[in-house]
Amino acid sequence: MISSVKNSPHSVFSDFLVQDLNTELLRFTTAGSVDDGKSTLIGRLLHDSKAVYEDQLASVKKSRINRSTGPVDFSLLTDGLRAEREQGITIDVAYRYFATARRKFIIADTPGHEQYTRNMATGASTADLAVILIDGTKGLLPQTRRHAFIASLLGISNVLAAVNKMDLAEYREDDNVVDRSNRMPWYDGPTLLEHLETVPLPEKDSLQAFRFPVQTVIRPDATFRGFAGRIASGAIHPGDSVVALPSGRKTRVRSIVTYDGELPQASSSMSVTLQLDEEIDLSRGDMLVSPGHLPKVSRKFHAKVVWLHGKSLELGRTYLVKHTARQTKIRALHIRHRVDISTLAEDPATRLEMNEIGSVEFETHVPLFFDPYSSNRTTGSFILIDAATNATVGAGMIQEDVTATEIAGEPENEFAASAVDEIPVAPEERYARHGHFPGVVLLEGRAALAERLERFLFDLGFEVLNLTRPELSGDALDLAIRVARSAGFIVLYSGDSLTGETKHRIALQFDNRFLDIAAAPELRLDKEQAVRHVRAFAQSLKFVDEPPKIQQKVN
Ligand SMILES: Nc1nc2c(ncn2[C@@H]2O[C@H](COP(=O)(O)OP(=O)(O)OP(=O)(O)O)[C@@H](O)[C@H]2O)c(=O)[nH]1
Ligand SMILES: [Mg+2]
Repeated sequence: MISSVKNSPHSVFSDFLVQDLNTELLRFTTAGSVDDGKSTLIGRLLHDSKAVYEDQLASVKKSRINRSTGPVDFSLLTDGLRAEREQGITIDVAYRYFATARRKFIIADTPGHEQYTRNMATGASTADLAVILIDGTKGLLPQTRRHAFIASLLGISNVLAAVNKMDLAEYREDDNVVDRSNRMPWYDGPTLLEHLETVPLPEKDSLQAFRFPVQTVIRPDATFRGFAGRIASGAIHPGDSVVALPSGRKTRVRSIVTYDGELPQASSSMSVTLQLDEEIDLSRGDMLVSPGHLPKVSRKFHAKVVWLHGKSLELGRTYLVKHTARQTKIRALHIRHRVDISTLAEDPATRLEMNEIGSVEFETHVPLFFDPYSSNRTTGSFILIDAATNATVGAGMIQEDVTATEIAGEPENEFAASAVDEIPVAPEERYARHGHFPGVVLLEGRAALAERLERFLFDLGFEVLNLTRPELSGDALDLAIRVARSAGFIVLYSGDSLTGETKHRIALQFDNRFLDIAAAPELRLDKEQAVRHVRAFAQSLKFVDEPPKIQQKVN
């Protein structure tokens, strides 16, 4: 009786789960130049380790596309997108899973083509090891070097160099991949798979400092207020002290809440909701951290940057930065050097072109809470976004030696050193800092829509202000509008209906940068359309290239 219970399918399955949970996991990525055989190699590993289902294999065998010399094009096991198969190159990162008796693996098969360098960086950003492939007939190509360099920037300390296409010399394609080959007596190292199965894994980061970027404030009713997010590093228990940034207030964690109930502990990469002992004002992008080990809080830092866009990185131009759960404006102040990837020499530069890597000093609009990338991959990395097109244009890794005094061009005491401190701040200067002109959107009576738009536009990087209060009329409204305009805000007005004359006056105050939703009957009801329309209006307020010329008037 007992033995039959023991061998029930349920217990076999749970034994399997326990064993699987205890098996070590290695995340690795492929790197190299286009067509050197990364996808084929991964396909072969999946196939030879029996991680491919029969129907997958059958469909690959049936495929009309076969660029390989054998009966099966193994690259098709990872290159699943139609564009990838048609062009015979990898475009997007494909994540594949396989396991052997010794270890579990998550592979990021990345593209070698230069145009998709950013996808390589994405795949590598979570990897513990990089397999750098070298086509034996071609040797080390510039893109092989670039990928090797990016892998090192991303802190991948384990690198495996594999020379591929050995069948084009006097060997075979599968020599020393899974099975040891006796055709290569000169090589006495492990096979590729043996190495992956035995290479020491990086230390778990659960001893790291606690970092919890707040993604959302959860307030279902008056009795509950929690902060939801993903633990970037470290671990937390109920009762632990935390410091809230930017306020610096200290409190304790009351409980760790998840969908399945409360937890006694949570650690890195888990998504949880934290309830705190005291009411603390926190919003998206703020951070809870361990009191003993605070991150740097600064508007200035320098970082290694991989530029990923055809339009080059320009000094002084305003971009958006996405760092943990925070998004704000950012400018590059100075390029310390650009790395020549073939010689690793550090050359002077004033811009970074597509795929170039440099060390850059930055200034953000609001402070970021960060650690050097070498000690924290999440709080040490960021991406740069072009505010006008929303394209990802760069990826950055914050450097170790971040100190304010090191940043070029920053005087010891900025206030004392300012030579222009008698000149009043012109509205245009504010607009230049925000990256857009002020404008006004009339949404009379639609407070809910205005609230949603305020958050939406704010997250897109606009300075936006929602004027909802119904009592705001007459002179008070005029004053509020005037202040908001000189501060450079995009004003959303959702109070009572306005007379035609008032609307006209407001439009003039904003140099006709004015959108009246009520005047477009088709937008009156359709919320989604109204949102799109307002977004387009806000985009039109942006400076296309240069901020406006600032006329310095000396009184
Ligand atoms: N002779 C020979 N050809 C190979 C070998 N491995 C791959 N190839 C061929 O090389 C070409 C490119 O292979 P892929 O696996 O797609 O190369 P890749 O590195 O994944 O290419 P991207 O992802 O686009 O950078 C295909 O025609 C493969 O059949 C090999 O070991 N020997
Ligand atoms: Mg590929």
